[in-house]
Amino acid sequence: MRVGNKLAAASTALMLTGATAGPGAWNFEADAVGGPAKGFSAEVGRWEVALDGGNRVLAQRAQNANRVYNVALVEGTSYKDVDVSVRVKPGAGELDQGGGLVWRAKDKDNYYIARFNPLEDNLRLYLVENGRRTQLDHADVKGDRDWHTLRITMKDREITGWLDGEKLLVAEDSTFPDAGRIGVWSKADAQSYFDDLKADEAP
Ligand SMILES: [Ca+2]
Repeated sequence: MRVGNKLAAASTALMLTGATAGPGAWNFEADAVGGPAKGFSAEVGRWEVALDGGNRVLAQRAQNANRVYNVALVEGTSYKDVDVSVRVKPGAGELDQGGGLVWRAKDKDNYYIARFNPLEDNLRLYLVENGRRTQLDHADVKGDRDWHTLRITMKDREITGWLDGEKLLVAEDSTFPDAGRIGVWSKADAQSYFDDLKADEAP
């Protein structure tokens, strides 16, 4: 009995510290529509599970000011060299539309971010440090409001990004060398849908 309790405590400690970084996948199918997504920390913005047809997705609902970055991080994740992907569908937004992926996040103000913006017809890679962003790479892409798959790998300081299987982003940066959380992101009033977030350690 005593051993069992110790094992349970150790297991809980691992979950809380995020010491593991194996394969993970989040598709929201077990979450209640209109409620929070299990395992996600809504750092900035209003995040809730929504229906897109019969498919459950994570929706960003806030209509924030232009300088605000909406961020939802996945609790307990800790990836350094990472292969992470998500599907994103742009919805409403006057100031901004679309969204993307966050990785090696320390908190809501420090992370790497890649996002698709159909208003600007581009895909961009940024570093956000203390809430201020610096562009690391850019690609022109045709904007629309369909579902798109964004994938990022980061190995040591090398970042590579794909949109719908096409390699479009390449950069090197060493601002955040340590493991961090993954998450999803939109800017200002970009009310976007996210689904099928997947992550694993990069080989
Ligand atoms: Ca889903």
